[in-house]
Amino acid sequence: MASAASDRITEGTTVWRNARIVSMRADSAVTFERGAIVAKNGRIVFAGPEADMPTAPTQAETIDCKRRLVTPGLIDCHTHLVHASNRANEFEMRLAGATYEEVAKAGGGIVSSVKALRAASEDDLIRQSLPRLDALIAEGVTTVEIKSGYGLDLDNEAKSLAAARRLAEERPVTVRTTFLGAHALPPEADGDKDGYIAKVANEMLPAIAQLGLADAVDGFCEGIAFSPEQMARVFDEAMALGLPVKLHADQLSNLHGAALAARYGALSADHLEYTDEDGAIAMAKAGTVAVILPGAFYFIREAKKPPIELFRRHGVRMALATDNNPGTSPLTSLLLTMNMGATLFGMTVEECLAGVTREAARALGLSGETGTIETGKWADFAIWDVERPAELVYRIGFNPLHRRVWRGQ
Ligand code: DI6
Ligand code: FE
Repeated sequence: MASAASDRITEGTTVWRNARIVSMRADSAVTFERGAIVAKNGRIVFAGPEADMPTAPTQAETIDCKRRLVTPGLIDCHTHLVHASNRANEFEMRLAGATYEEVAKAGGGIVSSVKALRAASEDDLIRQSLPRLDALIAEGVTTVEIKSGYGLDLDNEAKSLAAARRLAEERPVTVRTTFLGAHALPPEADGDKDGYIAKVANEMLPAIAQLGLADAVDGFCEGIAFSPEQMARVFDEAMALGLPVKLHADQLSNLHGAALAARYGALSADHLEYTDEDGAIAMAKAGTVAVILPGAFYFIREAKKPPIELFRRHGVRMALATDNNPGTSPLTSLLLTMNMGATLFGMTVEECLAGVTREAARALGLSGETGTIETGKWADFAIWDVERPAELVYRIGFNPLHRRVWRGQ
């Protein structure tokens, strides 16, 4: 059936037909049982029932999806994927009884990853990070957020972010970078947190912004890291530079980080195990996405679960991400992350799938570009050998991806 859209479909067009499309559009997962997606120049120009599809030009490449399930490409909206070496040794210490905080105080923790990253070249970082990126991509990831935070001085933070940007040249994937200078106190700061925060806010952040290396600014608001007041200083500078903010909030204790993030209109507040009702209300009002990170919860054997029911009750949007990092979440599977969100926190299949697509896009400020299958967005989607969305959440350690499409390719 021809429609007004037909004149938009010209040469270089690709048509995926005979697909069961879970579009994740708007607030409900609209499903087209016999659907088609038409992409041109990397954007979706039609997505809907095949019967309504405009006539494609004879040159259009047509792919028969054979009734496979098609979802938006998956989005990992919180990772520390660019890092050097690993911390399997600390994993063993923790198995012998030490806590994450004890390991950190003993000179391990984030600071040991800082030493490794400073010693690595940008090329080393690319080489070490590519296998992790490839693992995500193999499960249908089309967009990944990558934070700095293991450099903790200007040169090494810039090196991390430049490596993250270069990963997007090495692979067909969208990378969003986040400056996390306020992640931990570097050894040379000699315990002077205020002094280091001043340097982050007044020197590092403006320079990173000037270099165009960051899409957002993040911080670790926690007893073992930085106070809400210290984070506010960094956020004030981010606002002045026009960069959106995010926050590692209320992961190990309730410092009211979620409410702080909301005050700054943050794209997201992440972790949130200890967030209280006031925090949830503030997030809902500000439209700040709750990024749930079950990998870290699982790996450090946290006992307190994030308040999913509070988020539901107050209408806080929820995303799910791997938090891929060497210390608390050496996880490179969004499929397993969804399973953990469901099994550990009681998230529904719909919430899990929205959490790695539509809501993850929102957490990155990319709602206009990706995260759902609809006209105008990037043609980012995943074609799965499954019959129902629940199968994507239910399996453990099995990858049913048939094909991944990034920007129409
Ligand atoms: N919270 C986390 O879980 C990670 N960073 C953060 O702010 C831990 C990072 C690490 O231990 O290397
Ligand atoms: Fe993190």
